[in-house]
Amino acid sequence: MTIYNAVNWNLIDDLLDKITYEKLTEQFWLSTRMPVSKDKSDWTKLPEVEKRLVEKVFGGLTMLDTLQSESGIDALRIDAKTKHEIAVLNNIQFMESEHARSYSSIFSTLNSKKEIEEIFRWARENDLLQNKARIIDEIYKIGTALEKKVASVYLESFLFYSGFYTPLYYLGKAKLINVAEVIKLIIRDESAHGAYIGYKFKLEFDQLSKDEQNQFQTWAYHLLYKLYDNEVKYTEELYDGVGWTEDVKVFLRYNANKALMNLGLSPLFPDTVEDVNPIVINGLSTGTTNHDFFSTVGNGYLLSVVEDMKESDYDF
Ligand code: MN3
Ligand code: MN3
Repeated sequence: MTIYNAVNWNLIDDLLDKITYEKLTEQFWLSTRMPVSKDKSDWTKLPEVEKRLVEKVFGGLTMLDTLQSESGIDALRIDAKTKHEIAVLNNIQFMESEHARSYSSIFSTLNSKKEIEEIFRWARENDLLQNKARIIDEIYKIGTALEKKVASVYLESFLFYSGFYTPLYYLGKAKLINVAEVIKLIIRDESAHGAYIGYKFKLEFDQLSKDEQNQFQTWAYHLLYKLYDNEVKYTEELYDGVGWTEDVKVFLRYNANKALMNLGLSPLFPDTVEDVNPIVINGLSTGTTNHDFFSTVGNGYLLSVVEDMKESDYDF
């Protein structure tokens, strides 16, 4: 007979579960509260080739967040060691759905219905994007607990960045700043997700023998190369038209190293923060980091106005 246990937050097995749960709930946000419509005039002035780039980039990001919300977190939850870890993963899963939704609220401001349909068709038919999702999802479906965590950290800390480059570049040039503000909230979530899942990976990895560790590392680096190879092609397809490809590749390698660091593995590429385009670094360091007393969410976030309850509120 199954004995059902209630989750006890007064008895914590792993303090990082509690810390992460609190951090994630503190930084909770909703895309519909971000004033992206203010970017409409910036958008109108962009050259057509850049508009198409932004659309594809966000179409691709929507797909990765959809994958993470529908498949990734379910795959990780099966291996959870504590009830609190399950609670953290539930929070992450909901936020992945919100991330995916946020691109739709950007599209609904900037694009026509027909253009939006075109973006989703492109994402469905792009081989490189589909290939990236397939590589990750196959591991989610048949991988071991350790392999699934590696796939998830690669997605969270590496694969998103071929897309994030574009809004960060514009933010660095003070364009599309409200759209970029949404992206920065997503980036802040993803960095917490990558660090947390990487930490859970390390706990398990440390239990392996030296031989097993070496063998596993070879697998992890092999997977990174495979994803990087696909990512380079994806980047060329997206960015060759605007001439940013080589800069994006530097940013990919820089973030691939960060993904490895989250897993406690040595960096693979020589690229450091100094090699990344300073406009993008400027974008990364602008905006959301200025928090005021009332909001830990960021500059543009619209706090809802709370009114006193009236008798008439109960008349339906
Ligand atoms: Mn996400
Ligand atoms: Mn995430």
